[in-house]
Amino acid sequence: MVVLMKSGRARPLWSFPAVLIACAVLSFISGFFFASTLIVPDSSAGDPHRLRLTEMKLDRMPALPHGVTGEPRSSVIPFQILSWKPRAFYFPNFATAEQCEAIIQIAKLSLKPSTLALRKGETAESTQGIRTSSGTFVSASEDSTGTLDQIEQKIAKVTAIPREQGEAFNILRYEIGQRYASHYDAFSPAEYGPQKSQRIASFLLYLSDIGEGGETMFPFENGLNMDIGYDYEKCIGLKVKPRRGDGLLFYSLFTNLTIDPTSLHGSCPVIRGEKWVATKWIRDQIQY
Ligand SMILES: O=C(O)CCC(=O)C(=O)O
Repeated sequence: MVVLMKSGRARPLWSFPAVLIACAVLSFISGFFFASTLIVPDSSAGDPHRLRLTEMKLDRMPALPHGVTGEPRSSVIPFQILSWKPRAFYFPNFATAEQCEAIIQIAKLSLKPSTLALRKGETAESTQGIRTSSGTFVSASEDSTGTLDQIEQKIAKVTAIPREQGEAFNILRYEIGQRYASHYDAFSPAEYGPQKSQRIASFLLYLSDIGEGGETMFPFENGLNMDIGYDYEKCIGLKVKPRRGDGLLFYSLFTNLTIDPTSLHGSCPVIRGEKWVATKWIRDQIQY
């Protein structure tokens, strides 16, 4: 549009930079609107706002022909890369509050002091104090509410490792002062003897919020603290604060199947509150 000036010269009503800015704003708004129409929350159950965060089905994306074991639609499960050394990923709102509560109620029925896999020469007495939580193993098939089944399916999806390769869930409760000193989930044959199979990755589902302490720590993250004579107890390095419903996935093995030294991890002592977490260890072979 132009305006005729007193002098008779035509002056554009909008300057060039203003037109550029207006175009940019308009394309941002239309892009945002279009993208949001592609994302449709899974309305299969519960609060749709919560589900929008836990998993989004992309209903308006073209569906592809899929194999017998595939899925009919694309979906999005949000995650954040926490670290590449070790490979660690955070999944906000992986489970709902109701799912977390159901898992705690199942675990409460059979809690016992947690135990450790022992290295050659170690005994229950010599390892006292390393892992002081209570816990229980529950497989998805033992949970009549179907909650562990849903969580297990979702873990298989984000790890791209078949659920049959997972151990039963190890559901843990840490009370004040309780902790798990730093350790590896994978078993070095040199220390533990020959292994029939190996743990590849661990998925932790935090079932409770926590007042203070109780973080999952990675003392050697990015190669830090590896040369300080670390005592395996101090709470240092990358610390992940538990938040109910959130998931943490990390890999214990490199892609060449050797143990990643930076996957050393542990649970800092709980200072205030109570920590509940469900751990799923995933192996390189089907678990029978
Ligand atoms: O409780 C945690 O945060 C860590 C648990 C853990 O290290 C394990 O189960 O192997």
